Amino acid sequence: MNSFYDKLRDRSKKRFALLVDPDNYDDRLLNELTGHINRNPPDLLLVGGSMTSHPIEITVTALKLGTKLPVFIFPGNLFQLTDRADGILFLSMISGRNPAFLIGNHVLAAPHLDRAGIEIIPTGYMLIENGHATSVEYMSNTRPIPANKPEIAVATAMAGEMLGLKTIYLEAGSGAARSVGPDMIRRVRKRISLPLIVGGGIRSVECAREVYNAGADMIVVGTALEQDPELVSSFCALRNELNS
Ligand code: 1GP
Repeated sequence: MNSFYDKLRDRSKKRFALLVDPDNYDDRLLNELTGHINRNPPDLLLVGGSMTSHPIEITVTALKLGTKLPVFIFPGNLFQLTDRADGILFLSMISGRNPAFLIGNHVLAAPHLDRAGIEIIPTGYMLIENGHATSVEYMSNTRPIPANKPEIAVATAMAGEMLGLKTIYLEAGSGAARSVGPDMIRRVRKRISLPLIVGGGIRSVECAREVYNAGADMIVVGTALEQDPELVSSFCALRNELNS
């Protein structure tokens, strides 16, 4: 069976990932969401958040039962590990200088992930400043890369590739007022050959188009779909249009 990474590294296609924060979906909302997902499937479901109190395996299991899509963990912390998922974006927060988020938690997680036998995608996770403090900034105790310093973002992404990470994720933070800017995305895209994921603050199809056109291979959308799950079809339509 092909891994999800095999799909992601085929950069001839744009991908759309939907992020589910377990704390923001009760059974009814999750049911409603899976209805939309089954009519208009994204490429990937991500489950996680900077701080969740709801057990992640309940949400992962519900999504696995309700859809046929790959479900990956998008871990905010060590409580968000489960063997019910198909895989994990194994995030190393290379924009920050907090050793726990660069390698410490990974050491603690490694034996559990080995036992779980799920797909692991080593991901260089880069938080980009967006004008407001975000949960991920506070919870990770790291500072984001300034939005007006694309050269730092480029060098960080290049270092991530040289270190052997398999994808780079540019993150404005969940619920950000604005997404990572197209100029920064373009400049990072030019200097790395890895698949590029961009998320945080993508609230409209227009914004998603700009992010894709700047060079994102996969976008991640969470908050906008919590507010209006019908938008799943619009993001899928955009992805299909760009891939046709
Ligand atoms: C967060 O990039 C994801 O880590 C999604 O962000 O909730 O703002 O869509 P939003």
